[in-house]
Amino acid sequence: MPVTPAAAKRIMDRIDELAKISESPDCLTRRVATREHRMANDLVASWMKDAGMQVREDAIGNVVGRYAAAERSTKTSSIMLGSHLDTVINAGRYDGMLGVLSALACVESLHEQNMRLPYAVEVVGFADEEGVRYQSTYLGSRAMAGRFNKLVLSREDEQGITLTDALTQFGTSADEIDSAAVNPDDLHAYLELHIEQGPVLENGNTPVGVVSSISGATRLMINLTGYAGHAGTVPMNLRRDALAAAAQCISIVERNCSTEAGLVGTVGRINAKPGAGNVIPGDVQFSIDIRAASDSLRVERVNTIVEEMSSVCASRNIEIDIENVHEAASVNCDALIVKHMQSAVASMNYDLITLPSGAGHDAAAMADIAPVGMLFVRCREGISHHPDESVTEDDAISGAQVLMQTVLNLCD
Ligand code: HGY
Ligand code: MN
Ligand code: MN
Repeated sequence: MPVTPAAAKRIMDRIDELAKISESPDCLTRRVATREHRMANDLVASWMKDAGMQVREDAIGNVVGRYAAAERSTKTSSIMLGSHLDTVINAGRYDGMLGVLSALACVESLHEQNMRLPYAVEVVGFADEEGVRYQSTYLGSRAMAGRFNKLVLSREDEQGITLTDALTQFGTSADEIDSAAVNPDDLHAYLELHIEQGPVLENGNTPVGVVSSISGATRLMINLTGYAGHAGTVPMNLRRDALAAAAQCISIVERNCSTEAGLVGTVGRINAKPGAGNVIPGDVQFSIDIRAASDSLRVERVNTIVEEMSSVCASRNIEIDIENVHEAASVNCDALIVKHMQSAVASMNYDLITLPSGAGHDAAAMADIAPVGMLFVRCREGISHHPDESVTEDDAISGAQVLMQTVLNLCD
């Protein structure tokens, strides 16, 4: 029972429709609890309803469609498919959205052929996987998994708006966050289709891959406090230059994360104050993102980096404050689901590649309450988190077909 041509065609059309919903006229950016998040949710909800689904939106802003099981079915749990609807800044249009729309295409195909499965099928568009607005990723899926960190509610965005206030403006309430949690007994499996965001499938010349595991991650926010001063009059040896200290810290991250394959470290954000060219920066804030397939290696390397940064700052008479804003352990995908996905790939006569994910995904959070599986779809040159991110229509359709076949395999 394939994904119908009509449903498959809609995937790419809808990718383009969602890509028009952006906070910026110049690039694609859509963060949690913004006006654009509301517009995207409402559009996806309308598509879900057209596919015969009952639609709900939970307290963190996840939109969830439910396609009921066959009437005589005795199964009480559902198969949930989905990914996220938020984006990074200046994003590509497939990261997250391809997973939600491929899942929707599967349900549309069932609906168009008037088919019902033994399990209800749910499609979720998570509210915030990237963590751009509040520096903490998986907000949507962690709320659904009942693992939401409430400390994030008081965190402010760049306009000084707390997540609590943003949720109120969005039409929900931070007080209701606990109600977003789904009972693990209600979930048979969570399956996520996502672009690979890497070059392995393209090099392997195959459109769809099966994910074996999702790397763990640590995200830190570092604040360095020195002393602002006149760029022309303060001798170099008397300075407490927070940006020069940050530069040394960034080199520490790069050096310590360049030693083993699969270990990566990134400083993606930095903000130096007061930000005038003729003033020695007194305050600097920057982010650190460390990933590795091995949790012990990641934790050990984070500790080394923290120690080395602390001693650099001590030698420069700079105060260092370190906040751990996100911690996620590596997650193995469920062995049975991996098998179902591998046989779905084989049934399409595609070469099989099973690979780990260096990127984080909502499936990592959903693994706390359900067996999870992930499919990767080939993307050009592995480019992602960039407007040049691209997927061919054929590969998008192949991904949806394998996802559909996996759902059917799970029902056997
Ligand atoms: O950062 C990540 O790995 C994902 O794109 N949020
Ligand atoms: Mn992403
Ligand atoms: Mn993503």
